[in-house]
Amino acid sequence: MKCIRIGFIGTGFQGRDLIRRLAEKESYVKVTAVSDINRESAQETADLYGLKVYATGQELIASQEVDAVAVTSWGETHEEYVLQAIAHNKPVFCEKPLATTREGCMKIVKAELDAGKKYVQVGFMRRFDRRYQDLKKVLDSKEAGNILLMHCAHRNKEVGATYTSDMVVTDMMVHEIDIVRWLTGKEIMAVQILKPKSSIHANQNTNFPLYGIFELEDGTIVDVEANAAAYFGYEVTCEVVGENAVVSLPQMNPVTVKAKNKKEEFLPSLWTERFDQAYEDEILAWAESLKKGKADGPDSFDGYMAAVCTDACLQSLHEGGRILTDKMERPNLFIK
Ligand code: NAD
Ligand code: ISE
Repeated sequence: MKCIRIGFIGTGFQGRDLIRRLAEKESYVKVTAVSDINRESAQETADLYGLKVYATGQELIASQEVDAVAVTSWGETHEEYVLQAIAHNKPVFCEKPLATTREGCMKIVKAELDAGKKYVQVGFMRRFDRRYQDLKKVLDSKEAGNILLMHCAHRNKEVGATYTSDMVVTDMMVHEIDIVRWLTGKEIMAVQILKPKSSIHANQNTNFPLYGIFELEDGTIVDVEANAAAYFGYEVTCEVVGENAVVSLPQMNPVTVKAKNKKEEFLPSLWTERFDQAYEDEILAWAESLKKGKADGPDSFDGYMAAVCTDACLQSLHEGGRILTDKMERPNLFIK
């Protein structure tokens, strides 16, 4: 079988991590090309793995030597690259967000509808996390009965000085938006964002944490604490209250140390430790989908719905109050 050649656009933190994961596997897919506006970063990555550097993302996408594209550059650049990859009939993995506006996401959905083919997998890696998958299995078994409530927390130990309250929504809460839709199979119909008093660890002029309330189409209520400056470590929790049972997302490997009248448990510092296995399975699933010639996993409709919900959350954050999300029916092309 002919090897499938992948080009990565964006060789920062996330791009390099995913390139490494693919490079470590002997497989029918091979990363062969990179591009980054930071030429030095692209060259460093290329030197590590023997890749060809393209001066621009556009050239990489158009190249006859690239069969599939991974977009891991900054969020604002995703829309253009994804649309271009579709126009060149090339499958594309796109980190979240699919685009920074719902209109941008809709352009991508429409491009796929016009082509009559799905091209895109969006980087909502939590769907590949085995702990979330186990939680979903229990929920799907109906052992817990109908879901009534979900309590979620997403806590970053710390973030950079330029991190804003808006980013708590678009960079952090967006993961809860996607995972809640995936776990329940229900759309989010209304959102409200509350601003608790801000932590002393928050950046200037920001509200860390934010508290979100999502109403699902079947009446389930979800609350989400998203804290960019939790200080103690990185943690993601999810407790689902059903009619018959309460089901909780398992935590990290529970190595505990009992000493000096205290019991201590390991907590990660970063999402990369917590979701290591999920990133691996996510990118290998994309590689597998290239072989099958059929995009699987979170798709551009999921990217679009995430943008609809983050827009509504941002409106609530800035204007206050409960915001309806005007749900759209999933087009047939995106029904699995
Ligand atoms: P980063 O800043 O480390 O890397 C981004 C790279 O993109 C930089 O090297 C930058 O020079 C490059 N770039 C910017 N504009 C470009 C352009 N027009 N063309 C080519 N390259 C360009 O950022 P990161 O942390 O790697 O994040 C990248 C993306 O991955 C973001 O969309 C982010 O939201 C996403 N991300 C997702 C997860 C996850 O858990 N799914 C985790 C981290 C980051
Ligand atoms: C980061 O950008 C991610 O996407 C991680 O998955 C998330 O857990 C973290 O909070 C974000 O900052």
